[in-house]
Amino acid sequence: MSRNLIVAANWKLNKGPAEAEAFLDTFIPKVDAFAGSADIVIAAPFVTIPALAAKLAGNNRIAVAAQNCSEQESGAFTGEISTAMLKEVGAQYIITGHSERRSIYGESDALINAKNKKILAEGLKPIFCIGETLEEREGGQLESVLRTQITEGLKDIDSLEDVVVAYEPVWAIGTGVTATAEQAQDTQKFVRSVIAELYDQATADAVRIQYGGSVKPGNAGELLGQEDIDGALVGGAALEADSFFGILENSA
Ligand code: G2H
Repeated sequence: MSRNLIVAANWKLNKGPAEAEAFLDTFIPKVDAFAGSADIVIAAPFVTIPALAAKLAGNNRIAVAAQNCSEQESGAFTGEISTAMLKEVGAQYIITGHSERRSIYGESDALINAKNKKILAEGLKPIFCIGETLEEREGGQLESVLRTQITEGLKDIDSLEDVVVAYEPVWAIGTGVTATAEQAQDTQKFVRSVIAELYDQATADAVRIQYGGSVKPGNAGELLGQEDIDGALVGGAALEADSFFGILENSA
């Protein structure tokens, strides 16, 4: 089954509009000269999205993403940003369920599910993150934790055509520790098997599953060369254009 790779930058709380434009000044020419076919996505802070979208207007190789959204349509929800607003300013993807949202901001599987449904209803694409802590892995709960996150996060979603899943072991996020290619492959194979159980084999074969957690140019080739790893969600190593492009180059 061939699935086109999807490599996404998750800038987290970094880069206002000016820094983002400077990044693109270096990054766009590299991508223009790049023969690889991976889908490329940049998930920026909300206020940076319009500048990115303006600079990428007419560029069909690099898509813009948000890192969060409200599950609500509109109304008295101070500080929230809706999917319609994000669509209006040019976002095509939205990250959901990132471990930092789950652990720091207390986002539940039910809230993440509501966001996934809202994003799809808006005609946008969720990059839906799942992952276990080290304690859970070492305590033998890896499969049950992931099964719950997948089942609850995708509840009442009939089609995964516009869904990207990102497996990010919490212990490998921003720590410099990467799951071995074998650990990542084994886990992502399991994730795909759960999707086959919940949907069907054709859906599981088609859905793209990224790996995230300290991906860098030096380990991207081995990780993304695995059968069930269809791309990467990249934090720290996506902050510099050379390093993010190095990941793309090494995964082609
Ligand atoms: C995991 C990842 C990006 P990093 O959070 O989603 O970050 O590559 O810095 O581990």
